[in-house]
Amino acid sequence: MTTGSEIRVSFPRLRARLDALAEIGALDGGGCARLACSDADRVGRDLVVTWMRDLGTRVEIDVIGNVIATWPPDHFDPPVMMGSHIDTVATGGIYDGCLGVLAGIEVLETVIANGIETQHPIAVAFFTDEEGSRFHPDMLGSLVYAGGLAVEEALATVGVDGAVLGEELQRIGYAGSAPCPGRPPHAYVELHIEQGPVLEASGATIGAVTGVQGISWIEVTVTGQSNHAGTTPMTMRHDAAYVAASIAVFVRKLTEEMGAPLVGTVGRVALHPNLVNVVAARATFTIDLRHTDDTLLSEAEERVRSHCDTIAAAEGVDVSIRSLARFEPVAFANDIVDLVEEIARGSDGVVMRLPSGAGHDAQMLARVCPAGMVFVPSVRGISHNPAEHTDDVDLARGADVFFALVLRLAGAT
Ligand code: HGY
Ligand code: MN
Ligand code: MN
Repeated sequence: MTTGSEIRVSFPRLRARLDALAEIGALDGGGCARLACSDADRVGRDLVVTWMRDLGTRVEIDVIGNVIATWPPDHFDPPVMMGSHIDTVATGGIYDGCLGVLAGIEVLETVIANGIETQHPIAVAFFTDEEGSRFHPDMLGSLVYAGGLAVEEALATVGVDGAVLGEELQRIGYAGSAPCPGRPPHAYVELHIEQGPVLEASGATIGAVTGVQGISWIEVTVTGQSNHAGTTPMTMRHDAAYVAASIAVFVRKLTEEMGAPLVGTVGRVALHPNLVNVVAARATFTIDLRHTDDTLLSEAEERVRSHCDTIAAAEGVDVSIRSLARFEPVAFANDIVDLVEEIARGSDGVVMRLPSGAGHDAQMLARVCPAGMVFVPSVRGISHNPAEHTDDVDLARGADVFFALVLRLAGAT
């Protein structure tokens, strides 16, 4: 029987799995498109589940399509759970989420191949619809797993394309039977690319993630009056596109006034009838606001709503607002953050503490168990973009740190 100290994960095996998964939903020129519960997501899920089953793990699929592989297969105590997601945005990279799931599989394979015994079982999960691009909110599967959203409500979610989540899970064969909320793990840890510029700018190569900032997604619908672009005097217009643009500019100005870490994004916009010579009758668009401080995030939300009311009155249009997601900032378990930092200091890396700008499944699991994350740098801070990249040396170091973290949390003997 061997312990974990002299054993290391196999980066070539991890690299090969990253590349194999990247071929599913591959975009011309690089990157991936595997929107939640799409056909490409199904093929990606099938591949990862095959890897999980080939290891001899116990594979369970729950009612919202989350998939959890546990080792040893006949142990039912709360596991140290690794995880993330394998769904992507429509113009995604190949590392966001996939690194965490495939590094988890690599950890399991290394544990099993070397007969490493642990006090707690070890599991790796991928959660449904982490991106939230097709079905809002983001981190939907892990939110249901953690008891933050009722299963029935989640399954009834209608996507931006009109599809119903529960029907899509049935269609792709991942409407499982394991109940949600799931049993709280002993601990939850996630290896993830930073998706931002902080590590690279600081010269750090490992992030000991302290928590995740708060997230507010709203959908704004402006209802004005379509009219002739040539004959309608400016004083007689009720132009939905103009109001949408005014609100988008306000969001940018607000982030400049309130300052970092507040960020604001108008990511999705639809005009109706969306024609060159017709004043827009309707504009539907989203606003993504994030901040590490929940009070300031609420202030930003309030100021956006107030501007909507002001500009709507001035232009004589109606504005309705629907919340798509609202998650408070989360702090990770101090002892896990400390442990990440301690292990990283023993590596050849440079470690720094930082909060996560992106949302993660760990943000949801932190509601039910001690959680933490390990970051590796993103080249030029780019993500949610086919150009997303992390150098192999950084991926390999992150996987080594992650492996040591899991063995410590699982009580390798
Ligand atoms: O929106 C996010 O931060 C994550 O990528 N779902
Ligand atoms: Mn992610
Ligand atoms: Mn993402």
